[in-house]
Amino acid sequence: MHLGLDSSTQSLTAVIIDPASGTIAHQQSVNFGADLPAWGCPSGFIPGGAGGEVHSQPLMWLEALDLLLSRVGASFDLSKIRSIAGSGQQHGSVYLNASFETVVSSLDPTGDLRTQLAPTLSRSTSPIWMDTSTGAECAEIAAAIGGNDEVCRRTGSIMIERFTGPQIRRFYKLDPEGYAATARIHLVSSFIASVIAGTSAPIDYGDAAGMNLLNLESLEWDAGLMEATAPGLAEKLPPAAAATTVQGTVSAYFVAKYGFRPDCRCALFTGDNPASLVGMGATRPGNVVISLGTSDTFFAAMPTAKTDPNGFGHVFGNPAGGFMSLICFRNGSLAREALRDRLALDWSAFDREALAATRGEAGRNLMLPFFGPEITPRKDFDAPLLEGSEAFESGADPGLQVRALLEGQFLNMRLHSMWMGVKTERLRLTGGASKNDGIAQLAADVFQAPVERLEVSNSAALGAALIAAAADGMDLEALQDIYCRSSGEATLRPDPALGSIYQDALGRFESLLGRA
Ligand code: XUL
Repeated sequence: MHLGLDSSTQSLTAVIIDPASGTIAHQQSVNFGADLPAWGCPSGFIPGGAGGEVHSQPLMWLEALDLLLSRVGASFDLSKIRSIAGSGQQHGSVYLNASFETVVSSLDPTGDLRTQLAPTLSRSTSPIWMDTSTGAECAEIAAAIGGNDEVCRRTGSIMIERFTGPQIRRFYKLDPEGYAATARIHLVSSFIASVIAGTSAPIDYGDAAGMNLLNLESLEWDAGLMEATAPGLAEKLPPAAAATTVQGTVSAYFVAKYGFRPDCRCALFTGDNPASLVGMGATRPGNVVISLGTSDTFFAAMPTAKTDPNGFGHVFGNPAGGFMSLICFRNGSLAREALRDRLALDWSAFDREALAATRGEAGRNLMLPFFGPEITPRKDFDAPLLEGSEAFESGADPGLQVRALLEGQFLNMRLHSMWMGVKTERLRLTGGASKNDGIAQLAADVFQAPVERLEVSNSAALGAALIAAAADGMDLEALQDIYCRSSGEATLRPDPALGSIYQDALGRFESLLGRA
């Protein structure tokens, strides 16, 4: 059996798979807020940070790891685990002093992780992906490299506040002594991996690409970017490597304390988005995952490292090899709910009735579906822009606005994923709004691709368990065929008659966006 661990913003989750029977043998979670309230991080981060600063507690993650394994071990025989892999919230960083390597390789199983590893931190807290405090550092690094286009060409993203490079630069500027005392900088993923394996782990390409430091062409740390970020950074970063690399066996601490077998293999840990790509069965180019949540995200495998010429999307490593895109849309459910409330509709009126009643109007009226600032495209909208019939623009027929909002959201995704150059062969929808048949059918029609709904929960931890099995010699695609099944609902087929209508709408949508 194989264990996947996902250290996310709010919780640490374990998923154990048993490929011999094609089942999930065990799942368990520790919630940082509910289970470890003494840390004062009810949502997984330290509340009240000033100037966009959002930090979390690396020692809390370690306490959660001990708690999780003691809970799993209480009802599951951990000696059955042949390999471990994991994932972490992306971009978060952990700063360690020169004692880390010695301490982590000689942990005493009669003590705990938190207490023993506390003296190895050179910075007590960790900036995480929600941090937006590094605008100045982003500008400084971009200027040193010749601008954001060049940064994007090298690293797959323009300089982004939450990415690790600018976060490291900010630490160096705020606390040069703390930075000088730092011998190793890990991501959340590689930090937990290091603790599990009892030795400093490499950072996998999937997560490394979220740092504004990895050169996607060479898959090595970019010398110019390291220099522009902070002095001496090359010595502080672990090497970058492929996720399925076996870095060793589980450390003696976990063998003695939780009953792991001494030859249990450890693969690298990756970011939660790359792990979700695996857990959603989407590592093959052509499969696209759209997650409809507070924000909507679009991610898909890419065989080569193309970058978004507009700098809106990101490129990360695909744990199965090659690359993946991640494109975030801020006006997701926020916009759907804003329109629903504005029109005083309930959910069923919102999707089924409104869409069914307006089917003949497909692609006719246009809405730029942004109720507030958007990141794809990056622009400070404050209200949606409407262009179409009188009944539509006036709101006399609310169904027309519902249709145009949802069409606008999917057209915007289609438009801003074209840079990937990968044809969408199959859409896998997840997240709350994906349960609406009307919304799912609309996605099929706008993308002209069949839509499946996935029943996978904990997709990152499941993906990590599949990576663990792959690192133990199993075939990743075969595992995805077993574990990443769609829910019982039938696949929705696109209506081919709408193909040219949405092709035309796409052009008009783009030109409306150009005028906004
Ligand atoms: C991706 C990102 C988030 C975190 C959440 O760029 O910042 O999705 O990975 O855990």
